[in-house]
Amino acid sequence: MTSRAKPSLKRNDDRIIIHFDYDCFYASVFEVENPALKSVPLGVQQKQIIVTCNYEARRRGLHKLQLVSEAKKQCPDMVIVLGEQLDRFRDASKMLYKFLESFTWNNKVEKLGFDEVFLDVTDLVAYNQSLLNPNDLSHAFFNLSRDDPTVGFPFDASRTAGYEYPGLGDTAADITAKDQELLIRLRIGSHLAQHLRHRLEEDKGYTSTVGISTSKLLAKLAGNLHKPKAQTTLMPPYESTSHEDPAGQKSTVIEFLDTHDIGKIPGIGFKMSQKIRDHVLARNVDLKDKTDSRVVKDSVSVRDVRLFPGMGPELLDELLGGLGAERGIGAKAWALINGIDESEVQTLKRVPSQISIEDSYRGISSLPEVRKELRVLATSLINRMHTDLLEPDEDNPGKKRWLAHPKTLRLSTRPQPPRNPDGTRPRSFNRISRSCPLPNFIFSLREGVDALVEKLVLETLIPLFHRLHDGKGWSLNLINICVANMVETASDTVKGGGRDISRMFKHQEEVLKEWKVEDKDVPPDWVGGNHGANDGCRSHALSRAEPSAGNDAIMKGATGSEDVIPMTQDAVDEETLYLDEESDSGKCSICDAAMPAFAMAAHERYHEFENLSE
Ligand code: DCP
Ligand code: MG
Repeated sequence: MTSRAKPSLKRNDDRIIIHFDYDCFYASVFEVENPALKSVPLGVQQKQIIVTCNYEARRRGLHKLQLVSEAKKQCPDMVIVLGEQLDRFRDASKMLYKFLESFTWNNKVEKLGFDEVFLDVTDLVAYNQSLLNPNDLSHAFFNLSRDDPTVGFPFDASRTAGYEYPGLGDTAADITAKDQELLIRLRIGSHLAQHLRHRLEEDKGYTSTVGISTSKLLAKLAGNLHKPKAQTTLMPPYESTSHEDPAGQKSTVIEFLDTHDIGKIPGIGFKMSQKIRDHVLARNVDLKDKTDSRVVKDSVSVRDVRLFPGMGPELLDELLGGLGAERGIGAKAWALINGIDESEVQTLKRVPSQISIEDSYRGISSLPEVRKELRVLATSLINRMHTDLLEPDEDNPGKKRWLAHPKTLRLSTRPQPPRNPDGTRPRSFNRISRSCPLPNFIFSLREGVDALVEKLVLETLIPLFHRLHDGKGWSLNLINICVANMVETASDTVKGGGRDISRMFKHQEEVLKEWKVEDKDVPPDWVGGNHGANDGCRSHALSRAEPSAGNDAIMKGATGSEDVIPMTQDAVDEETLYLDEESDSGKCSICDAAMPAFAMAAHERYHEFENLSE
């Protein structure tokens, strides 16, 4: 049997991809709501951390992920707003994403987290390339519509809009015909990016930092070169000529990537980069700082990895593979290290894969409290279902219709483990869950939300809760309710095609295949200590459910999120990721400050800097 063919490292630069990162996103959301905040130093607080701050604050030396107490010391007149309610950010994110989507022809618009978006604008660029007059590139007109030639803007196709990387000026002089062609497409893309950036700012009030290239990987990294309120295009040549010819052209892609720390490559997460770094450092004394033993040089660049003896897909598979790792992970990582990322920009999802609402508590241990919290959560859930899953009904003006019906309701809790003999409580991220079919009455648009909530809590959620926790002795620090397994309703699938039932079912099948959430119940046997402690089987169940990055392993299967190449929005439902990360807050081991789990690594790194500069 032959082993799987080695993936080629051949570049394919047929696409044009734009990456957007909104500047100081959370702070901007508040500024758009209240423009007076623009001129004051503004920080957004979650737990004891300033998760982000506006540019007025940054001008005064404040920065992201600083302790609130320190920020206040440094800048006593700073205005602090609370950012623990994520709804406003989610809504702003969605609005901006839809706005960008309205400019695309192929609907390829993919959200990464709340404040980053990829657009695949290959088709718009190709169309405008075909309209160029090669004798008068400077007076071009960018057509935003294929149907209406007046919709668009004039532009100068002989130059790039915004910054170029490398920024050495005239690339166009002696490049190959292939690169010439890539150059013109990138330039057209850069003008579109600039137009969209201006629209975002003028129409919506958000400034952004943008990168333009031929893949998600390169567009995202290129954008980082000039922040904020700016854009950078990664210029050709993307391919090097023969390696032996020292005078030959060098790939700007390799040159650019080589300067990055390995951990900065999207798709190579923190844990993966740690494994690669350990391997490279352990074997390479040159990278250890011999002059000063206090300084542990732990930065390993992409170049260090790329040129490391024996490095390649097989070695990377050895280093990164193993239980729970994605298949072909070595080849994927190797491609990324060489600047190759073929992952597609996903098309807009009309419907989220699930809607999940949760809150964390200090410890809830009585049924009336549970009922009260379930009411609060169910109210948000139904409201979210109404915003995300209803659309105006074209057949009944003024009425709304469901875009999709979720089929499953899941209740999850995170019980606190029993106290240790010394009175302390072990920390737990483990969730348990039970699910059942979502009752149909929830889709009623005649009954008020309160009535629906009451019925859902009494008839469905409380019985589900009893299946999770019988008897007494439980104490919960988190409750989550979630609807999943969306089935799109008919009318959208039959647009212009009559009410064709078989098409509808076929479509449903596809939709289900893509969105099927692994919906395993996790048995609650270990909870409350009333079932005896750890027999082998239970401790296995516990460790399986232990999430590696603070997100919900039960819902997403057994893999930790960081070892999965996270470039597509399919891999992880980012909305729950954010929610889960928010609730799984913890304490900094150095200063004991409370903060969301996702901020922890960056925050601790900040302490390291502090120590170095002392
Ligand atoms: N965020 C957070 N905690 C983190 C990272 C991000 O709460 N560890 C939130 C706050 C940010 C938003 O997500 O506003 C986007 O994250 P960015 O890292 O892109 O930060 P900003 O958009 O605020 O700043 P920049 O201008 O550097 O993009
Ligand atoms: Mg941002």
